[in-house]
Amino acid sequence: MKKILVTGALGQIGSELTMRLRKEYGADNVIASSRRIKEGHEELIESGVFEVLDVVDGKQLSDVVRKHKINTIVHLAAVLSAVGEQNPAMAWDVNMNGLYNVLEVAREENCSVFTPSSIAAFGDSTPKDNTPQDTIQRPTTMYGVTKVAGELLCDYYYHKYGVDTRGVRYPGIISYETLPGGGTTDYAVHIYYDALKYKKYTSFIAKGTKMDMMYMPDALDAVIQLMEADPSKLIHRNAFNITAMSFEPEEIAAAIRKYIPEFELDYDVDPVRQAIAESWPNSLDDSAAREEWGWNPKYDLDSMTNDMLEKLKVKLG
Ligand code: AKB
Repeated sequence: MKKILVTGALGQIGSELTMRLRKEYGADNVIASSRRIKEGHEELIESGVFEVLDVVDGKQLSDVVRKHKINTIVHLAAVLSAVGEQNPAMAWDVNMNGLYNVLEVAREENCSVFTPSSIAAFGDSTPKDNTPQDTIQRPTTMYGVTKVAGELLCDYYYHKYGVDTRGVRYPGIISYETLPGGGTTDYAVHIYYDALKYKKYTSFIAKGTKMDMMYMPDALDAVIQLMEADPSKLIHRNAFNITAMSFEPEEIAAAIRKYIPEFELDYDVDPVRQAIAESWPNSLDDSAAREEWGWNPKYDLDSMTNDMLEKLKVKLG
């Protein structure tokens, strides 16, 4: 029986993954945690056990793991790319020391670990199109540096100590439940909100800039599928390329216009986030994930746009 600790449970992915894991494994078996309680997450906090936990504090983390007899850690707490460039020291501290603490407690308490990497683990010298699973990883952001180092550290704990570490390289995740905080791909979420509210969006990412993206239901399926995958079939572990679609701002605008014909898109490019986006792949090759654990996303740009607009309409009233 799995007893799961989720770190970063009130973030964009955590807030939906925690509820999904509670459905899948039982509310009592999924402990949610976050550095602080945030407004708007009352339902999640009340639907099971919640711990205030800062992953940078190794003692606090191991106390929580022991207290709840945790055997699986889903480690999501991290500083994303754009905020990481504003505050590289904080990104290093949270992303590296947080992960190190998670891996250490996993080694001591015999836990398995799922933690996501990102398309940010690639850089300018990586092949841009159909980016291979195993390729050059020389990122130019602090977030990317922590993601590559994190992949290596997770592999190290697997080979050296036998800790069952697994991860995916997430592309931009699009969802309506909780807003993303401080990423480069966030424009692809904000565009839906503004399309419904103002029928207009000003993009901080330039025309023609392609990035991989994925709708939240597929991102959640990926975690459960990979955690449940037969270990004997895994050639890779940290971390698998996964993607569901790749588009540039004009393409998402065109998909929105099928439902909101008067929607307008213009640009006010942010040089920092644009440089980050340009250093990332245009599209990933996710064949290793498909072959080793059956990755097969359900949503493309059109089906995601349809569902996003439906759900957001209800949410925004
Ligand atoms: C970001 O934009 O920083 C994240 C990511 C791709 O990891 N969404």
